[in-house]
Amino acid sequence: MAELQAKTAAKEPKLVDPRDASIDPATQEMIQRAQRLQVETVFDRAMTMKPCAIGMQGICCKNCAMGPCRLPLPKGGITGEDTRKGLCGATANTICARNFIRMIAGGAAAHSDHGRSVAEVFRSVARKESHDYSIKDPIKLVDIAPYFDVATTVEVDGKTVDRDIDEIALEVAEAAYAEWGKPEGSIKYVKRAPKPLQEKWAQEGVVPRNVDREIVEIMHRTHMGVDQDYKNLMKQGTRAALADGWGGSMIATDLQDVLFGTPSPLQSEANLGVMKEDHVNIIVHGHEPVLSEMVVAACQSQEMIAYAQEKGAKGIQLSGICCTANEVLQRHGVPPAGTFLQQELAIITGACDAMVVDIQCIFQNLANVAKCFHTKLITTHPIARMEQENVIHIEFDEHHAMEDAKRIVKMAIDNFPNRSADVMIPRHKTAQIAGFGVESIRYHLGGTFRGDYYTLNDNIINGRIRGIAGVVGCNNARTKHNEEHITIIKELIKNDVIVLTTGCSAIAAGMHGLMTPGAAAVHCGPGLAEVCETVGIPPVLHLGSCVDNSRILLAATEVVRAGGLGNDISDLPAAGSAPEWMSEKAISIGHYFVASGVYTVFGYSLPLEGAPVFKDYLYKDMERMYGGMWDCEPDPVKHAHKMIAHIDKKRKELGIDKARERVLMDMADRQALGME
Ligand code: BF8
Repeated sequence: MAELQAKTAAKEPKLVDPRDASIDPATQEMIQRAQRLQVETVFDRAMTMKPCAIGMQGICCKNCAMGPCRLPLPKGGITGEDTRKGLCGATANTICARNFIRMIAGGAAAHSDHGRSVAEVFRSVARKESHDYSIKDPIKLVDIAPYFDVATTVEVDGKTVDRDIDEIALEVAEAAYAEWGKPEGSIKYVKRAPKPLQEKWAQEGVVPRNVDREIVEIMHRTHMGVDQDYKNLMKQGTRAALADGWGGSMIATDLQDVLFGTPSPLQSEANLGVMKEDHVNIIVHGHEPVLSEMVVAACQSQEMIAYAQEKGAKGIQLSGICCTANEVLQRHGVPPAGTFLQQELAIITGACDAMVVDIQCIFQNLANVAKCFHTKLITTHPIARMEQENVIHIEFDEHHAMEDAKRIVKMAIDNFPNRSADVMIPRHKTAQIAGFGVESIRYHLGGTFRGDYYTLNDNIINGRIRGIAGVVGCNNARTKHNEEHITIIKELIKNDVIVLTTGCSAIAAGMHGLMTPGAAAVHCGPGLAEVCETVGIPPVLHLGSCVDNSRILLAATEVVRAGGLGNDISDLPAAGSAPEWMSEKAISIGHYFVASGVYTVFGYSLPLEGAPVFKDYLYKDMERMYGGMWDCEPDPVKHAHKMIAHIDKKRKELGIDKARERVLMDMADRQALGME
């Protein structure tokens, strides 16, 4: 009996100390409230359940029923020949590579299927079958049409005239949609990359053919008994990752911009404090903006506002979580209520009248949390439903998009009088400027007379800006919420590295006050501060959601094109980072950055430690093939300095390291040299 009691006691859930879980005071307050109300959250679950050490090292194979085969590293590491093998003889390298590229397949599938849904809606709009959407950015449509081999002009009576925009839309829609499954050729957007990069891909045999094929082929090659060479497996991983970055994701971004508008800088706020006690609070969460665009419009309609007032609310406060938040932020200024790890906490405020979810990064535990409050949890996508009975499913259909959106908003309003618990909304929220992109960087850091991106390149060459970093990706309950993102970003901007950010990293940067022009004077080195203050931009630029990492690829391509910094992305003083990654999408993104020439550092841990030879292939050999390579560094300060060291290496190779030394000489240095 005593033994049984001891065992039961051992299973008692452990509670996290909120100060160890997050650096954000709003998050800490809400974790405390959850614990007081005995509502379980991911932060406490991470205390109770520890990750599997063998899985973390990437050396568990469960691809057939003779396994799972686990190949732990021998104590003391591998000294002689590595004799570890699974039942079929699969080596640690094979198993680790299979697992790694299956993560790429998962991530590429998620991004690309999102892109396919957008392409379907776009096609339906172009065919005039969906009437609630229209083409908001015809200029962007004309810009992208040539990549799909769609003509934008026509000869009439010997004169060149513009083609009808609806005709262009229809042809672009059909051609874009074909990118997922065309029988021949290669992904059309590959030709947007710098020429030398295209040549590297051709030489390595990794030019993606179509999106679906590359993902399917990963599943085939990693089936029991197929591809047993880690290099050949990784080749397919590269092809699928490129099909994501330069295919599915890039098409998703472009068609979303055409349909919903290309973002331009706008002001908003971030964090749980954006929710309002006296308003109906609706939170959109997930990734696809096709429904949330309509929810924004419905919330702004007089009809819905009047209805909310009838029910006793002062109005409707819409906010977002995860990348749906980034989508509606960058186009409408709708404030994000939080990152991935704050989704349960938004309900625990007691003020969330409806949480509307679509796809990806949605905790199944939201249903259990919603049960403790009055919140209506509404799933909307046919491929993402929940088994719990309290979840309402309203399937979104683009053919009656506004009707669906109004039904959802009305349900939230009707729920406003049902709030059951005391409301506690943390007061914390921060002002931010979001909505940057390839086009707005051109506007702010470009030059009217001397070519695109001229000012940016000039300031990199003269050393005021030391380099460019992309800091992106998730939160992970195994690390302290937002700490790595913020420490790394602050360290980079302190050292004059401008930061482009997306996904939950972007939300984190907004929450912690790094996305205002004023942040430059507080946090930046003198060179970057001067540039930001002169052109009026924040030192950390919000480029959107995770599919919008394609914007970073294209911004890097623009920098190459503007000249003076080499011929390829791999020549640039630039580096990438995913400090708190957790999702398979992050692995796909990481790899398309590496294969596009970017040194890419992940935080936390990568599932490669159990196969040192395969790990070296990713960390070292990749550089020879593509110019970019993987790395992992959990310590955020060291992480940032590895990126800075790479940036400095590239500056030296470009012969611009001396320019920076000159810029950073202060008055005393100059006087010492007799220059002042
Ligand atoms: O796609 S950053 S936690 S929300 S996976 Fe998910 Fe990661 Fe956030 Fe956006 Ni991206």
